[in-house]
Amino acid sequence: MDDALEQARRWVDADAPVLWLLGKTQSGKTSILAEITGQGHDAVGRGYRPMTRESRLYAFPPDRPVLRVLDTRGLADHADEDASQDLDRAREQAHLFLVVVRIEDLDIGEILDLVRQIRRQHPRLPLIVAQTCLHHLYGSGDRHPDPYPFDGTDDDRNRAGVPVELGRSILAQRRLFTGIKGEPPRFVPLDFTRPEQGVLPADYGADRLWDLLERALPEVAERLRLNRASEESIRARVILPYAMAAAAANAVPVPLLGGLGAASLQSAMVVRIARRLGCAGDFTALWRELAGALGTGFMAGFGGSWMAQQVLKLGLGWGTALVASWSFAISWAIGEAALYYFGEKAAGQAPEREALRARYRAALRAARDTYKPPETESAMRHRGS
Ligand SMILES: Nc1nc2c(ncn2[C@@H]2O[C@H](COP(=O)(O)OP(=O)(O)O)[C@@H](O)[C@H]2O)c(=O)[nH]1
Ligand SMILES: [Mg+2]
Repeated sequence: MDDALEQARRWVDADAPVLWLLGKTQSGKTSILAEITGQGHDAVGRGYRPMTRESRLYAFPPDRPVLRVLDTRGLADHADEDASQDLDRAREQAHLFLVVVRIEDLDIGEILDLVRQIRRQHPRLPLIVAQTCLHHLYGSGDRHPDPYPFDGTDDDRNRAGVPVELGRSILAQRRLFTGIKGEPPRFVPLDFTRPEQGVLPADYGADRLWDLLERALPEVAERLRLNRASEESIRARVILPYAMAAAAANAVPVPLLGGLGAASLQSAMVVRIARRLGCAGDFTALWRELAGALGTGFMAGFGGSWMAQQVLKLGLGWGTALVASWSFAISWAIGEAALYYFGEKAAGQAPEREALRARYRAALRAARDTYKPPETESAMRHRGS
């Protein structure tokens, strides 16, 4: 604890912009930080240093911070006289103010009072309001509108594919932020979910969040953006959620069924991987490119024959745990192949077919051996636990 406080002190003196995160517990602050730093949710949690009872400081990377983050639930935080001066200083240094509210939460009077008070003192402090957990307002048939349609204006209420209740709440919540001194806030609807929730994509809205960060803190955003393209981050934020959803839905990849259509979980996954790695192109083109390079015959042969044998030998039907594990493994392998393929392209190199296939094969084996089907709950559910 003393060490932690000591490190928090050192971070207060460090020389990197401060992002001030304000929001209730469980509103999604740590999830946002995980996205920004390219780390896992738990790793971020461990990286925080307590300052007072309600406020924590975080710096990334810890030794030579590019970004510091102050995470608070409020201002009234007199529990720890000792640290409160440090806390005041950290607040004084804030460069960007990010308020995080769950979309269904209209009981945010306290937060609003704080925002008003802070803007009175710092009218120029850029303010972003993240409206999180969008799927909490979905009905059972709803999906995230895709592509991401929101731009922060009042039109967000009526975008195609936005469930009525969600649209209403987006606007109602924004109305609560009117009349605040300084530039009006920029709003960004978000839904960052856990892989096992099966709400895809698991980083919904991240691109728009990055655009806003870039506007407010261009140098920081430029340096941190690289983390989004790390293999570790792509596995955690893209491949795992899609592979788990494919398993839960017993979603067999399209090429194995003989087609090359773009409408599959795997093609959606591949496109997101390509984009994170900085490769441009439309939805269908990127998927076709990878499937073509890998060879659809190869894919079907290498994943499909193994499964076909199991199905025949054991007399299984679709919808069994084995098919689920197969869907998981093949999705995972396609993800790994995409990591290699678009990673090479982004680096200006030509991907090699044999290396591509080797990566797919190795990943398929590894995933087949490690995957355990979840015992409960369909991951295609839309409400989180
Ligand atoms: N463990 C875990 N939880 C996540 C992740 N992404 C989102 N969450 C969920 O996000 C919700 C909001 O939590 P969090 O981001 O910690 O909010 P905070 O309390 O404002 O920091 C929690 O209920 C988590 O279940 C993840 O990658 N791992
Ligand atoms: Mg947290």
